[in-house]
Amino acid sequence: MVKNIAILGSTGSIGTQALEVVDKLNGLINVIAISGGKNTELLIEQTKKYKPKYVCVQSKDDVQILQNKLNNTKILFGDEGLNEIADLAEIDLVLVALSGKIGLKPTITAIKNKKDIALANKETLVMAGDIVMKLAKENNVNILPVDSEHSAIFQCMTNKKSAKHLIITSSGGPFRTSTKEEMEKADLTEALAHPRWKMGKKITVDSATLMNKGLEVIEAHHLFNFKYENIKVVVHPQSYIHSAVEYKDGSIIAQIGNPSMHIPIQYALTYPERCEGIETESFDFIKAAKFEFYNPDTEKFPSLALAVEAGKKGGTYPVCMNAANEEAVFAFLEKKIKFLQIYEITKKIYDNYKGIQNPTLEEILSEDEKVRFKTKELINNMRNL
Ligand code: MN3
Repeated sequence: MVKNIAILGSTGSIGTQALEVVDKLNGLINVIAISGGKNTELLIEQTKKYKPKYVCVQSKDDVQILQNKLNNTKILFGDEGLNEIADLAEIDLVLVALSGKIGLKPTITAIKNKKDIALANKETLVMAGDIVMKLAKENNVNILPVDSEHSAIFQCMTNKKSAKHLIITSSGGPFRTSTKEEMEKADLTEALAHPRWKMGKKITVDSATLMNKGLEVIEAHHLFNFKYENIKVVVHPQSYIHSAVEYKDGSIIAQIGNPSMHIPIQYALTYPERCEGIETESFDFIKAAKFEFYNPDTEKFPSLALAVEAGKKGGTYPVCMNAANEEAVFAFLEKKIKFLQIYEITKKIYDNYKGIQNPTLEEILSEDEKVRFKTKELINNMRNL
């Protein structure tokens, strides 16, 4: 059966890999709409190849440029454009591969319109997990995780009521074996040198602090409705086991394979089917030889513990933690602060924050704004000292 999809964020790391999956699936997936940010050249190239009916750009200024080059395509822009796509009757599934809170509103619109969601956007569940999961349940919509860990758990969750623990694996990031002194001096190139996965810059820095793993714990809590106490993080440097579920009888079901984002993306797009994939080489246990496991070092990587603490507190506490961290990561990417200051700044903002329980979507978005403003202010004051 052919599925009609929209890809929000088609020019990013997940979006471009999703289109590679679409190529491989040979007409099984029909791309009806795509959206991108400022990379209009790639958007034009993708439109010529995949012939979507709708293309959404970030800025109104780019609309005319694209319209002149793409006659038979409707060009939309901004948040409204994304929302319009999420509203289209002919779409079965929306792949949300946007990064940041911009993914939140179109995801909610798509859920309300009873479209399945292939979710690659972290903020959706970290910021508004309670609201989004409740809506998905009410509208009988599948939230299909694209992140490798959550896709693994989703695939291993064969009997929800007998599941005891979720086991989320982590590669440990580029600083797994580094000392604190080495991390103190770490520059951008080192932080961006992820040993296993090729991803966008923000998430790669989050993987170096292990904040990414903390965000994934929060997402898992919402996606699978599991208590934080029953979610474990295990460092597994080879990244062959993408995550696992432990059952009451002592059995553990794990999802194993070579680390490739194509696999979880394809599973989300073709669910519940499994099709011939891009990665055709079989996993070689003999070549892999070694599966190592360690406890995460939360003293060296305090961001992981901070994220879990914020998740447990609930309400808008994860919103604050996420916004402060993201602004600090942006400052690090702009070489305004040092690597270890990402945590220090996030922690300082978080410790001085008073959150709201059971927030509305509007409250979530306004708290996010407030925290970002405060974090930028703190970073600027530090720099002026
Ligand atoms: Mn992941």
